[in-house]
Amino acid sequence: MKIGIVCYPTYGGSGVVATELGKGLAQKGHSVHFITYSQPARLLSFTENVYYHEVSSADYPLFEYAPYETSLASKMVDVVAYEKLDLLHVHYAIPHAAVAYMAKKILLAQGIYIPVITTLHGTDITLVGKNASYAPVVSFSINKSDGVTAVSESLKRDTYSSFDINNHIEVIPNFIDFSRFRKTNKDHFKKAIAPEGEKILVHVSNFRKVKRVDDVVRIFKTVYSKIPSKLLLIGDGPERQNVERTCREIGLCHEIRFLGKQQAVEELLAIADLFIMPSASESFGLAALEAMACEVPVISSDVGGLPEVNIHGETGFLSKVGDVEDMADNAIHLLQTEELHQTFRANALAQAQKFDIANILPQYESYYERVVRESLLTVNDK
Ligand code: GMT
Repeated sequence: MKIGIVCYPTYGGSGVVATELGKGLAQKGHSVHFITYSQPARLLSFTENVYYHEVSSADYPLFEYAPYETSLASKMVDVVAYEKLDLLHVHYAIPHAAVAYMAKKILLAQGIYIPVITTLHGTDITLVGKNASYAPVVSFSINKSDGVTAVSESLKRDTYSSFDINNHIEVIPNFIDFSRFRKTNKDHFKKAIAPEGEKILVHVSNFRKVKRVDDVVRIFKTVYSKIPSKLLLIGDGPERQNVERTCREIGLCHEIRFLGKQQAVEELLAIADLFIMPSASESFGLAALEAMACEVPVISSDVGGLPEVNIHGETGFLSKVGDVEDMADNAIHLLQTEELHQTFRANALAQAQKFDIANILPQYESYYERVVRESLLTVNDK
């Protein structure tokens, strides 16, 4: 198939999933056309069957903000028509689903039919999408999509309960590429970071408020008081300064390392003993899945799709949002009980294997085929 993928090119989870999906489809022989405003972060080297179309917005003194949606729709129209695409797959509803609808209508006026699939990722529904300044457009464009997928059962439920949706939502979970995310020997990193054999706790996120990175530091404070340990904070974002302040206040800067955005997260996960994800909201928790693929048990909150990924008492532990004490107790229990820790490591890997890209890609392919086939019957209805 010839597939157009529209996504955010930045480090966010939705962009990562969209890019890895596109690369996986390209490997299977599909032609994949990325339409984004800059080169996707995970698409930095040549990949066969992958094409990149950059959206550029013409500037004009009248515009305080250049109308990106208009440029994106124009680019979609151009790429679909010129490359003769079979399907547009847009990731993250805002604004991509609405823009795709506009492009589809423009193309229809030119006699070209293009089915649109929207994948909902999380905050486009649970946080930003609900905002009154977006909500009517979000529900309209979900209803007008020819196919809609959500990355977890929890996100599907949230979508139906937050918006007036009359469209079917297919759950296709996020996935993991085991050729990249697997435990490898990185003893030299371990020696550098934890020279006395300290335990290593890891958190990876975009440091937004919803990630509650401050909780990670507070959990670490309690763990550190009982077990010699180090904390690695990977990623960057708006909360970073506040978190650094907390580290100073509790006097543990020397044990906590801010590593910023890392290209090879898997090399750090390879030396981790525990992964911490105390999010206030999380539709899936891809970062937790990546840790589990590297045999790292997860201490997390119990919100959203996290219980579908992290199985309480098997691959890690779940606690109520903000219950830092419970999360710290669970972390200590696991780190102090070697046999249990080893069992959880093995369970984490086994659970991650259920999300192997090799199992999930065919789900997308058969969904694409179904949507293309069925949408042709309802060309004029949407
Ligand atoms: O919160 C992020 O990390 C970014 C956000 C996004 O859409 O870019 O992530 C969401 O999508 C990811 C990929 O599907 C999910 O793994 C994350 O759980 C989800 N984030 C939230 O729901 C907060």
